[in-house]
Amino acid sequence: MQLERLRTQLQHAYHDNVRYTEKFDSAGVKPEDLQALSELQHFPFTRKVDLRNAYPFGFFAVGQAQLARIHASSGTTGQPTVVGYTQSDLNMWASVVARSIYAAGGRPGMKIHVAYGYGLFTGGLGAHYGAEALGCTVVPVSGGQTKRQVQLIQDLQPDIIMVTPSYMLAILDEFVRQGVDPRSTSLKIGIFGAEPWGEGMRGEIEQAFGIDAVDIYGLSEVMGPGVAQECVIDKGALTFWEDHFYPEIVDPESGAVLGNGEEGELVITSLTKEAMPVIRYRTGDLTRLMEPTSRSMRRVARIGGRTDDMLIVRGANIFPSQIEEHILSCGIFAPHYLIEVTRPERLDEMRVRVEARPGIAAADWPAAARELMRRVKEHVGVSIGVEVVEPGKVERSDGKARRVQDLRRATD
Ligand code: DLL
Repeated sequence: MQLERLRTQLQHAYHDNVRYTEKFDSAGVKPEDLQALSELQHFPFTRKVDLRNAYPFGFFAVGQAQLARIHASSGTTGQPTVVGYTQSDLNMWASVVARSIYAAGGRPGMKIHVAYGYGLFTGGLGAHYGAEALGCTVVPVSGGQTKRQVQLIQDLQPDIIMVTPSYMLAILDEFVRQGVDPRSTSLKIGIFGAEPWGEGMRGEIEQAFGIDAVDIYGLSEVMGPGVAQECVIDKGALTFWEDHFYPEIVDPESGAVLGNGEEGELVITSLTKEAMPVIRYRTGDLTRLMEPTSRSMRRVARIGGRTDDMLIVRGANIFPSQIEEHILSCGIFAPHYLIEVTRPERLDEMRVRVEARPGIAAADWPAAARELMRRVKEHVGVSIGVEVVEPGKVERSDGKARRVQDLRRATD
C-alpha cells in the first residue's frame, strides 16, 4: 500500500507543482522510476529553505479554489512557512489525530480540553478536529489566560488535556498558587507535544496531576500534530502513522539513508496529501526508527532535539534536553530554566538560570548548584555556571517554551 501511495504521490508532486518538476528533473529522476520503497533515496530532499524561497504558495499542488484551509509554521527559527489543505487533507489529518488520541487512551464520549493555540499554529485546530472525529466533546480553550484554564478544568471536568508540556507546567503553577490540589481534577490523560520534553518532565507532570502523560509529534510542513503518537500502554517511543507518512532516517551531514535503529535526522514523505505533498522533507528532528510493538507500524524514539538547536559549546555538542534531564534529576530544581550561551572573551560560556522548587531553603541552593555543575560536567562533558533563582522567576510560555538564549551571534 505504501509503494502504491508513494508512486501516486510522486506523480502528483511532479506533475502538479513546477518546483518538484524542476527538482526531479535536475536530479534525473522520474516518479515512474520508483519500483521499491528504498528507491525513494534517489529523489531530492525538500528543505525548509525551499519552502521559504517559495513563500507563500510555491509548493502548493492544487488550485486555490480547492484549498479548504491555510496554516503557517510557528516561525521559531525564521520566517514562517505557509501550508495548505484540501478538504480531503483535513479529513485525513482529523483521522490520524483521532487515531493518536485513541492510542493515548482517549475514547469516544470523553471530554478534551484543548489548550494548544488556535489560529495559524496547527496545534489547536489539529487537535480539535481530531478529537471531534473520534467522537469526543471538545472544549476549545486555546493557550493563555492561565487562571481561566484552571477554572475551566475544575468546572467542565475534562478527561484529557492537549497542550504543550511547558504550558502544562504553567497551569500546574496556577493550581498551586490557587491552593487547589492538581491531583483532585478529573484529568486522566495529557497529550503533550510541539516541543521536546524528556522522561524527567514526564515524571514531573504525571506525578503532579496523577495522569498518564504521552507524547504527540508532528510539524506543519508535513501536516501538523498527529504524524506520530506514543501509545499509553507502551510509553517510550511513538508509533509513526506510516500509512500516510513515510519516514526515513538520514545522516544529517551526508544525507545518506541510515538503517533501522541508527540515530539521525528524520525525513518525511507524505503519501496521501493533495494540497501540499512533501517529498523527503528534512525535518531537522533527531531520532531513530524502531520496530513496531503494540501497533503494527514502526516507531520513532522520542525527539530530544533538532539539528538546529544543538549547541556547540567549546566544541562539545549539547542539546538543551540533556541539561534538562540533569536539572530534574537533582530533586531541588523546578523544570523552569533558561540556558544562556555567551562568548565574553574568546571562549564560549554556558550558564543555566534555574528555579528552585518552592519550599527549598535558599541556604541549600549553592550545594545543589554545585551538584548540577558536577553532573553536567561528568555526563555532558561541559562546564557550566548555574544561577539559582526563586520560584516564578523564569519566564513562562503559553505555547512552545524558549529554553536557549544564544548571545554569541551578536558578538561574533
Ligand atoms: O508543533 C505541530 C504540533 C502541534 C505537534 C501540537 C504536536 C502537538 P510546528 O510549529 O511546525 O508544528 O513545529 C514542528 O516542533 O519539527 C519538532 O522540532 C517540534 N516538535 C513537535 N512535536 C514534538 C514532540 C507543531 N512531540 C516542530 N517532541 C517539529 C519534540 C516536537 N519536538
